[in-house]
Amino acid sequence: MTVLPIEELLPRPSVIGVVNATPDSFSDGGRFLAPAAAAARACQLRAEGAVLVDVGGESTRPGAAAVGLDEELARVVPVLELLGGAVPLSIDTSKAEVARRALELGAVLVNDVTALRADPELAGVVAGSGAYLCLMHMLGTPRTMQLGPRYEDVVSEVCAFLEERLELAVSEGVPEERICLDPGIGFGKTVEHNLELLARLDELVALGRPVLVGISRKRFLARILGDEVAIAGSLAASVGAAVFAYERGASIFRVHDVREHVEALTAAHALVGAH
Ligand code: HH2
Repeated sequence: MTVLPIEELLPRPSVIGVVNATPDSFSDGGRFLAPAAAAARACQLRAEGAVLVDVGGESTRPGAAAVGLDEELARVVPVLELLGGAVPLSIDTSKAEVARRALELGAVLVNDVTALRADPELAGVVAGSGAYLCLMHMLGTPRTMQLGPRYEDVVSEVCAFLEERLELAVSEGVPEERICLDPGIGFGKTVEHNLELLARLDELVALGRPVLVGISRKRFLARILGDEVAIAGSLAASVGAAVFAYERGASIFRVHDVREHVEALTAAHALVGAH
């Protein structure tokens, strides 16, 4: 099988749009629960310049409850069926069966926030389908991850974890060329942990795989601006942090506001290439 490296699908910088077909996601919960609304949003984000649109049926916001297989399938399958291949898709899931159905319906990337820890079957499904894979770091589970997360050195611990999961994925038959890595901004991290991970992103890039970041609208952006209660960060803070992460070596940006990120990252890319 010819292995097209992930850099060909997602050259640096690439934007992945987010559509949460959930009632409770932190930034867009409930807006795209109806399949027609989610499908229309996916088409809109594609038109705004998203290379892929990441569809998810389970919120991973701090404190979120787990969703059962049937419920997750009922949320995402109708969206993928409605889209009928019209938009290149990624599936945000930790469940092998959801990934299998999504890949059958044309998804090309599996985005697993547990980095293959939640479902022992998932690695085999990805390997057997020739899909791309995103491995993300998370400390604990969404229910527990923000309860006093502690690290000796957050960057080296996240790097060591991702290196170990990369080896595991490759040993299960997923070609390394198809894998990207994600520090999991906001997943078991304080504001300071998130800032340090972004400031030292080059250490993650040095692992040799493209780095995906999900910074968009995350609440640590509101905390930086002095807002102690908001559950979502602003668009301007999201774009500013994304451009910084790009400069530090990030390749792929998972965002809710596609047009603004595409414009900012295109400008940053042109400026970096200009000297
Ligand atoms: N963040 C969220 C969900 N999935 N996947 C990756 N690879 N990286 C991330 O940073 C990431 C992710 C959380 O954002 P969102 O999907 O908007 O919210 P929710 O989990 O509440 O649905």
